[in-house]
Amino acid sequence: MNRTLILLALLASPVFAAAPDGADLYNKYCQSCHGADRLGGMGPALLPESLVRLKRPAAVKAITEGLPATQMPGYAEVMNKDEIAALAAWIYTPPTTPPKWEMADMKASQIIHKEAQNLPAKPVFKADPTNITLVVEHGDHSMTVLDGDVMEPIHRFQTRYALHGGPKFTQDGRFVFWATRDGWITKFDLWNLKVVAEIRAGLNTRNVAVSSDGKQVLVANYLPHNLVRLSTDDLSPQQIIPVLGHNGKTSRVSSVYDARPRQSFVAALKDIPEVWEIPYAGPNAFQPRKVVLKDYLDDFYFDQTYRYLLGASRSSPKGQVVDLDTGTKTAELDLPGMPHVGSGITFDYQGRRVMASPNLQDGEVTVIGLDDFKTIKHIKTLGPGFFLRSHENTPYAWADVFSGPEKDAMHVIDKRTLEIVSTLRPVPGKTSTHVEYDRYGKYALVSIWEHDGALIVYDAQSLKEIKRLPMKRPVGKYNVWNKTRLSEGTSH
Ligand code: DHE
Repeated sequence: MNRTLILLALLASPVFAAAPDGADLYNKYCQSCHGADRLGGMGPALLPESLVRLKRPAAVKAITEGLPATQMPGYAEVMNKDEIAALAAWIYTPPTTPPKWEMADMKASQIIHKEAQNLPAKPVFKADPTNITLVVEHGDHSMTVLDGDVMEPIHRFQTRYALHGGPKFTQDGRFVFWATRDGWITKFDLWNLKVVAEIRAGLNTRNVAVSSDGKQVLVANYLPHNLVRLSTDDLSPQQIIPVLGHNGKTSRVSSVYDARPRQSFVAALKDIPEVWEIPYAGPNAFQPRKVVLKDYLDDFYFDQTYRYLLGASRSSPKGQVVDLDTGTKTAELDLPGMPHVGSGITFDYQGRRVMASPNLQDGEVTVIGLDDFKTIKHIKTLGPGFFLRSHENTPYAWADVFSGPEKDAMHVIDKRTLEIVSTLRPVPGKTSTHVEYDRYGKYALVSIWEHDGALIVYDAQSLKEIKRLPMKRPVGKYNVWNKTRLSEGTSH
C-alpha cells in the first residue's frame, strides 16, 4: 500500500472520524419541525431559554426514544450515541446572534380564523356560562370545558404546545386569552367554542394580562426582553415595549397582571430591580412608569386595594412590600425559602385581612397580616407546595405538596384556626395539585398530574370525593366567575 492510501485509510478509521457536528445534525433532522434558527415550528423552540425546564439527560432520552403522545419520533436508529450527544449539546448552546422577533415577524405569524368572526353573542351550550371551568391538560396539549354546575365536560379541543399561566377572561366571560411558553397567544370565543385568532408575540413568553376595559392584551416575554401590546379584537400587535432599566440593562419580564382599580398593568422584572406600571387609560396611557427598587421583585401579590405589592425575589431571603402610589418600599416580609406569592390567597382571620402563600422550597404556608405585614403563622406542611386555593363560601384552603416524597398529599387548612384539619391522598403515589372551585364554592377540583391522570371532584364542605374525570396530565383550572369577579381565594 502506498503512503497516500495508508493516509486515506487512517482518516476513514473511527479514530480520525470528525466529531459529529450538532448544527449539521440539527439542520438534517430537526429543522423541518423545530424551525430555522431553532425558533420553533410545528415542534417547540429549541433555544436554551426554552429548554431551562428540561434536564440534558432528558433531552438525550427524548432524541433517542421520541416523546409519547407527540409527533416527536425517536432517532436511535438514525444517529449514534455521539451524534445524539452532540445534537443535545448544540441545542443548549446560545445562538451566536441573539434571536429577534420583531413587529414584522409577529404580523406574519397572525392567524385570523374566518369561521369564528362575528358569531352571535349567545352561548351555544345550555350550561351557565358564568360557571364554566376551563381545564388545561398538558398530557396531550388540550383544553376541556367543564359545566361547573354538574361537573361534566361539554367540549374538548387541541391547543398549541405548552400553555403556561392563567388564561385571562374578558369581564363578560365570553372571550379568553392564553399564552404558550413559545410565545403563541390565542383568543378563544368561549360562548361559541371557537378559536378566533392567534399570533406569536414572543419567542419565550411568561403570561398575558387583559385590561379590565377589554381592549388590550399585554404579553410578558423572557425572549426578546420586552412587553408586547395586542388588540383584543384580533390580536393585531399595537406596540412593542422594550424593557430597558435605569441602569442601562435589559430584562426578562417575569409576569404581567391587570390592576383593575388602577386602570393599569403591572409587570414584574426578572433581571433589574424595578417594577413597571403601564397605564391603559389617561394621558400617560401605554407609557411605562418605572418604579426603581433596591431589590429585585420577580413575583408579587397585590393586596386587595391594588395599592401594595407583596413581593418575593428569588435571590433575596426577605420579601418586600412596595407602595405603588409612592413608588417606595414600605415594609419587609418574613418570607423564608422561595415563597410563591403569585399563588397567594386572601381571607379574614380573627377580624383581620390576611394573605397566605405557599412555598416552592420549604414545607410551609406563610400567613401574613395585611394591616401590618407581619407574619402571623408558618403552617408547616409535608413538603414544598405550588398552589394554594380557597373560596369565599368555604372555611377551607387547599394546599398541595408539589414535590418530594409526599407529592400525593393535599392539605386542607381551616382558615378560622390556621390548622391543617385534613391531609388527603387522592391517588397514593401520584402528584396531586392545583385546586379550583366552582362559582359557588360547592366543589373543590383537584388535578392528578399524571399522563393518564384525572380531575377529582370533592364536596368542598364534607371533603368527600364525588367523582373522577379522566384527564391527560391536567394542571391549571379556571372558573369564569371566580376569575372575573376577583375571588379572594384564587389568583387573577
Ligand atoms: Fe407557573 C402561573 C411562574 C413553573 C403551572 N406561573 C404562573 C404565573 C407565574 C408563574 C408568574 C402567573 C401567571 C398568570 O397566571 O398569569 N411557573 C412560574 C415559574 O417561575 C416556574 C416556577 C418556573 C418556570 O419555568 O416557569 C413555574 N408553573 C410551573 C410549572 O412547572 C407548572 C406546575 C406546570 C407548567 O405549566 O409548566 C406551572 N403556573 C402554572 C399554572 C399557573 C401558573 C397552572 C396558573 C395558576 C392559576 O390558577 O392562575
